[in-house]
This record gives sequence, C-alpha cells and structure tokens, in this order.
Amino acid sequence: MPKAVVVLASSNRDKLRELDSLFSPLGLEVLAGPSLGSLEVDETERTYVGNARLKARAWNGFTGLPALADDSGLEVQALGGAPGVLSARMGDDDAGRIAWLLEAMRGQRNRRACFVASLVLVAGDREWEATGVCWGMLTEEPRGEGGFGYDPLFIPDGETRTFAEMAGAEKARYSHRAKATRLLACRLDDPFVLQYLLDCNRTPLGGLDHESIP
Ligand code: ITT
Repeated sequence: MPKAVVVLASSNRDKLRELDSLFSPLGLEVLAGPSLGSLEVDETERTYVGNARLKARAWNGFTGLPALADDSGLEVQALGGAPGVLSARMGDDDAGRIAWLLEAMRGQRNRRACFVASLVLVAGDREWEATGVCWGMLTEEPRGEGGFGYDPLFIPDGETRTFAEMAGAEKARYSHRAKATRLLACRLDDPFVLQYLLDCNRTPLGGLDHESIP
C-alpha cells in the first residue's frame, strides 16, 4: 500500500525529524506544514491535548490533508509542574530555555521531572489522540550535542546518559513522543483507517458546497 501523507502542524524541525522516523513504519509520511504555506495558530489552551487539537484542526482546515500535531513540554516536580505547556516560552531558543531551567533549579535537590507529549491526528471528520510520558532526572549541567530543547539536561529512568547523549533511535526507546506514537499506532492499526487516510489525501473531505450542486 502506498504511504499516506500527513501534514505536521509544526514549525519545529526537530519534532519533524523525530515524528517522521516514528511514523514511517506505520505507513505514514510526515510532511512539514510550513512547506505548504504559512499559518500561525495561537496556543490558547491550558492542556497539551487542547493545544495539539487547535494546531491539527487548523492545519487540516488549511491544507485539506490529514494533519498531525504534537504539543509537548517538560514538567519539573520541584517547580510544581512548570514549565509544562509553557515549555517553549521560557526563552527565545534552546540555549535560552536551558539557561532558564538551570537557574530555576539552582540549589534544588529534588531533580525529578517528566516530559509529556500529546499527539492529535485530524482527517476528514475523524480525530485520534494519544499522550505519552517519560520520567527521569535533571542534571546540573548540560550534557551532549544531540536531540533538542531540554534534552541536554534530562536523563530518562533506566539510563545514565541524557537524551542529548543518545542517538535518535535510542531516545525513541524511552521518549514521551515515541510512547504517544505507539499508542496512536494502536488506534490506527486497521487497514480501513490507513485506506481512509489515503482517501483523505486524494479527496478533501471538508464541507460540500451544496449551493453548487445542480
Ligand atoms: P510547534 O508548536 O510549532 O509544534 P514548539 O517547539 O513551539 O513547536 P510546543 O509548543 O509543543 O512546540 O513546545 C514544546 C517545547 O517543549 C519545545 O520547544 C521544547 O523546549 C520542549 N520539548 C518538547 N519535547 C521535547 C523533547 O523531546 N526534548 C526536549 N525538549 C522538548
């Protein structure tokens, strides 16, 4: 069966890289939304899944294609769950966000934290959702050059290396995003669903313009 294309409702190239390799074995090709046009979506919800829904619905409406969104963040126990859904807003870039977190955690002995990712796929009149969580510990110094975001500060449970010290496939053994993808895959695991996604690639299943029907 040919691969169905899903548009990624994101301008984050690191998410695109991770999600494309996670979704490829499911028979889905992940295409960067911004390669088709420019669309700003305000993330006004207080939950990951709420924001992922906003992004996926907007890109599905904009392109007519199945659209996948990822909303994710880091929840730090000693900070009462912050930065959470606001994780992207703690600095202008990854270096700024890391500097913010190191400062917020200075002198903290409880370094427990988890990453959370919610995925929402919207196609035609159907939606699928899944959330994955990955627990671990925060380091006191950044370690490693791989990954993105807060990866240089995060060691998943069962490991001694940070996500940034791992290859992509190793991170995918533990990551919140990989867990959410596997859960979503269980919900998509039906040939009719894959056929439906392929059909949505060919036929925009938006509203029929009844006025134009003779
Ligand atoms: P889009 O909304 O365009 O998808 P974004 O980067 O703004 O891109 P989010 O609003 O979901 O995405 O913010 C997620 C932030 O959480 C992201 O910027 C990282 O700082 C952090 N984050 C999420 N997943 C991560 C991961 O696997 N490793 C490290 N940091 C991660």
